[in-house]
Amino acid sequence: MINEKMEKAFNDQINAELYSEYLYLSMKAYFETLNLKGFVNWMDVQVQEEHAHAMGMFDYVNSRGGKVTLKAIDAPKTEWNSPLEVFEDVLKHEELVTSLINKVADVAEEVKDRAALNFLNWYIKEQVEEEDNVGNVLATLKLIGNDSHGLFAYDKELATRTFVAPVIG
Ligand code: OFO
Repeated sequence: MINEKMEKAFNDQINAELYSEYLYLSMKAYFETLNLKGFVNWMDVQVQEEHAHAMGMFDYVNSRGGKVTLKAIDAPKTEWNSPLEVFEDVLKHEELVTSLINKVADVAEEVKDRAALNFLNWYIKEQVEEEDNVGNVLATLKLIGNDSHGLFAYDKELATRTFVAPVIG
């Protein structure tokens, strides 16, 4: 049976993951307005990943005899001035999520829930990958600058990203 404090930490993180899904969906909508279909695809994969992250925790809380309690999801930002500005926000957001996951792991340590800590290790590793991926996109966008041909070519590259359902835990 899951500790009450641990259950609350997971429920808060489920909300944060669903907010991430919503934020990336909003970014996807922005890229649709620019007709940058590769960026749309990149965001679509990100949306699916965030949904999987939320559901991984949803299923875990249930498997430990806890109860998932859903809360309202905050409205995401809806306007950006450039793809670069979007990815600056993505990196900031992923850094925030990393700190939130670390806090959930802190709770697991505090209540001595080794099983939860073991489960959370997957998320800790995933955040390293997420920040790395986003950092790479951001670096490329900085190199491209105002070169619309470069942006067009990069859009084609981002169109190749595919969603692979993660095996969590
Ligand atoms: Fe769930 O990893 Fe991004 O936010």
